[in-house]
Amino acid sequence: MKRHGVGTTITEHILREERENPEATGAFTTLLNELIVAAKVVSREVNKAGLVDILGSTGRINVQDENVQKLDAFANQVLIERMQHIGQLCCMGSEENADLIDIPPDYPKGNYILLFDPLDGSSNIDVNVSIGTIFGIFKKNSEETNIDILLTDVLQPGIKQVAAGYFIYGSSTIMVYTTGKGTGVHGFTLYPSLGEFLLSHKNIQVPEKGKIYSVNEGNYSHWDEKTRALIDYFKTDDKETGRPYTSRYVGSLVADFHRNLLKGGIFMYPADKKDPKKPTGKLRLMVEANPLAMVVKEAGGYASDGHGPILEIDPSELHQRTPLYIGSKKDVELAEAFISGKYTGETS
Ligand code: AFP
Repeated sequence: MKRHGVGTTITEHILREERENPEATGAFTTLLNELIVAAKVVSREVNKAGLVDILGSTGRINVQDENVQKLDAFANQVLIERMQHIGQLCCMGSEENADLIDIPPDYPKGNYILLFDPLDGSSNIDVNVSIGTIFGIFKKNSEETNIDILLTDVLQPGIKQVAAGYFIYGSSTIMVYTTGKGTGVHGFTLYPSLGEFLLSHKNIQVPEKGKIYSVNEGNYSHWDEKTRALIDYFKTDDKETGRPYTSRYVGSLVADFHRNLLKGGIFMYPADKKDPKKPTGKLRLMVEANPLAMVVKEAGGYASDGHGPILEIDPSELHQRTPLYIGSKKDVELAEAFISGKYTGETS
């Protein structure tokens, strides 16, 4: 409903979802609202990144052996500082922190666990390509609030996420999120002069089959035969099955995922032999693959590690890596058939 020329705000949307859930206590609404404030702060800094002395590296190497960009460090700090005081979290986990992030003793604790990648695609910061923040939210198993959280409380399969989504800092800033269970995936665009996210993409559905494949093909020589055969398949001419596909790859997971979510297609980061320390590919299960897998599932798509659903992987480490095939259901099922060696012939 339009109110005085403004569409549905994200706050209205979250409150409506809260009213429709008889078990809701308001805790989750508080959590999401504060996350949105944090993302607005990050968005503001990203937008002025070229104007101030914030570009470039801190010179520090993070837990993933990557050079930490200043904006990564900033986004991480903003998220931690804004989220730790709200009283709804029992701990956090960030791509930038080796260990779980505790809630300081002077703040109240809650039942939710927030996992995030504060600034995904950071190698694209200096060149003005879209980057993003990815988040997944779990609930801890016990209802007791004043207990110490162990890593085993956090290491739950993605299917247990109660919400997940991302912010994309692109030509505009967009938040896409879902609370699962058929509530849909919705996109909200930040309206700069209002400072509000307004509903812009209602009930996003990913096309069942797409025309786009997104992968870093520079890794071709490091892939196994099955992976190469899959990529060759997408590039081969065949009118009946809609090939060749179009190649699109930005190198920011959020941006590549968002495009394929709206247009259809498949994003892949296969396992490769490039780095013996990362035999299962580059992407992280808990802060990248799981949240996007929840979003794509709710939008009618699928996410696989090449052998089965991402959401069913039982994690053993906070920073576990996984191969990722994600997007249109039929395209991902086809990729799974190739990778698991079950592909038998042409599909439409
Ligand atoms: P950075 O945040 O270090 O740029 O990594 C981004 C990312 O994890 C993901 O956003 C991209 O899809 C992927 O890496 C790109 O990796 P390649 O550069 O190996 O293609």
